[in-house]
Amino acid sequence: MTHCILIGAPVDSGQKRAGCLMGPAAYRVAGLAQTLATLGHGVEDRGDVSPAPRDPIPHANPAVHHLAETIGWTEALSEAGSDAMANGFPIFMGGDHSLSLGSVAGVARHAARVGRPLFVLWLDAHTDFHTPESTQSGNLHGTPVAYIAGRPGFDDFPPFPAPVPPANICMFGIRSVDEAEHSALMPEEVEINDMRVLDERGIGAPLREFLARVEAENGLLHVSLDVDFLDPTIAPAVGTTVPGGTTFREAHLVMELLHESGLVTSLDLVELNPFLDDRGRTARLMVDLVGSLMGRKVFDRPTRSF
Ligand code: EXY
Ligand code: MN
Ligand code: MN
Ligand code: MN
Repeated sequence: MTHCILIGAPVDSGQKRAGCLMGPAAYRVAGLAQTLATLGHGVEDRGDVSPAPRDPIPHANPAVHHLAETIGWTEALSEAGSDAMANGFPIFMGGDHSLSLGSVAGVARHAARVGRPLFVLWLDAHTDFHTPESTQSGNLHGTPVAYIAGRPGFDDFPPFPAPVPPANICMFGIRSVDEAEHSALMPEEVEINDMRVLDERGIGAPLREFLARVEAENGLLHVSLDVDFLDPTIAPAVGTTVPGGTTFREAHLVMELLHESGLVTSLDLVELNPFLDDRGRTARLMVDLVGSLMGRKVFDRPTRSF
């Protein structure tokens, strides 16, 4: 039984399409708390984080927008995450992916506190490896991995507490990478399982290899699940859809393997935009995936092995 701590992060300042701020409410309506309780877990909903308003901060890159607001979210979510890690299993309900600037910072603070390495599993169509200087869209939801990995260029942000070694960051589902991200990633040890890897090897083998590394180092594992990891035909409620995403079964297999590993210590659910959906289909799919992560089994004959 896990003590799950729900943290609402109604963030939509990391991109320009309004709607992600309704994400936390959609997860509540879709029954996230009930799904967790039915599986025997403790559930504490801490409500929505609400950073104090800030004066605008200009940036040399004219495309960058909502910089001050994003910094406010980063500081508030870092506090919320660090505290939640000390008390249970935080589930950040987003909100766009810029929330992970703060959620992962909070998790990293806890990892440093307990002296364990932090690993990050990034489930996304995008590498989110821009800095505020390199982004052309100015949408800061395209930057969290760069901040987490300690890339220079986040001078206005709080220093990231104990940057995650790039080799500890593993991505699945990648199929949309900007030129500036590609050139920045090439020399890095970030493991990038783009969709071609999944086509050739399936998702199970590379994921098991990554999980074996996390276990060998007694690591904490933060999972950041972007709705656009999934194929848009099954998860349309996201502002940055990219064709050729993962299937319903690939996504559930990831969650089932993660559950069986027992290694996951925190979770982001990001980029849900309920305004782009029909009757909450995408929110309900995301809640269904969390159910697989937290132990729901279709058929559980202990003698099975693969
Ligand atoms: N790389 C593009 C940009 O920086 O604007 C698209 C980023 C999409 C980010 C979403 C959260 O995954
Ligand atoms: Mn993302
Ligand atoms: Mn994405
Ligand atoms: Mn977005």
